[in-house]
Amino acid sequence: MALRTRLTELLGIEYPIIQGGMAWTATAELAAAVSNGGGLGIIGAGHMPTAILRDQIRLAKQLTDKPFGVNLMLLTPHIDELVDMVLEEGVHAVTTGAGNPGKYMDSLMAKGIKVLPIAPSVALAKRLESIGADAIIGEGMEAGGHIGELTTMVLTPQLVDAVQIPVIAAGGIADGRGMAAAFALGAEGVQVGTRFMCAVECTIHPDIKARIIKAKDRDTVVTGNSTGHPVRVIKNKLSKMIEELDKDNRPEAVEELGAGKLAAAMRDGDLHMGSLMAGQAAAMVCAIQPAAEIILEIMSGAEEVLGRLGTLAE
Ligand code: TUI
Repeated sequence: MALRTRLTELLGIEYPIIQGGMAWTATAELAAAVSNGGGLGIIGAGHMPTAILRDQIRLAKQLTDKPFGVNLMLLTPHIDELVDMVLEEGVHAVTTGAGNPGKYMDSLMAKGIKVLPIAPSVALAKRLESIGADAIIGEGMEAGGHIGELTTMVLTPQLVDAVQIPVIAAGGIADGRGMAAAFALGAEGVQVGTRFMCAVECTIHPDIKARIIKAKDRDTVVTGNSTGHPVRVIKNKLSKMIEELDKDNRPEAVEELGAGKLAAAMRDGDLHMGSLMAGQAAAMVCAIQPAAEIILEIMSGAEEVLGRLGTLAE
């Protein structure tokens, strides 16, 4: 069983697994390792300065000759400049998060860059399909970082019914069972974020990897509801402080307290006052492994489940 889909065809990749575009986490090293492992590696731009993202794209091109992409976080103030640079440098694919990429679609498509927007709702997915998106990533609220309201279980089949282009399921998928479940819902690919945080090639602080491996089922919480940009994180001192500010409906204070805290976590390893963005699937991550091994484990697990279910249905 090879699990080839319209997505593997579209992107020219071996396995229908794309890596989440995690800011301060998904560097060129991780992206290249995922691409070399047969998936689609993604550099997470977040608020990265343009020159640094350019260097990251060039580094990834040195580390892999396979397709890879960039995730553009649309809330960043210099997003226009980042898009212009990505158009200059050229990458195989762009995933977008935290907004509507409509404004950039024509210029990206004109350069032959595949555009895979993240949509947390059916209405946005339909709109993005109508202006040329190549596939839609439906991200459920099990995911880490900034999330929508729906779960992967209900969002995925609704997207599959609503659009003709391939749907990639995201949020809560960390192993072959999750991938098989996503395929059962009609997805043609999966996006995996949290599990790749514990890839050997992921350059985040080792204490954060250890915290993810220790995580239990109820260890994440959604904070920042008062700001209109809810964010799932592993609970710590910072998340408790933000929850208090949310309760008092103080969005400006939440933004102020949260500033710079993702870097404090991922770069500096601050377990208490860093923003430990990770999905609910953190509880299912048990080891630090090479990215290629993670991909093969997910693939063989999915194939085993799908084969077993096929036999059961005979
Ligand atoms: O973007 C993500 N995950 C992220 S972005 C991020 S940085 C950040 N930090 C604090 C506050 C806000 C951002 C950390 N994690 N995932 C993809 C995603 N996209 N989740 C939700 C959305 C989304 C939300 C609204 C996509 C489109 C959208 O459209 C609204 C509109 O304009 O129609």
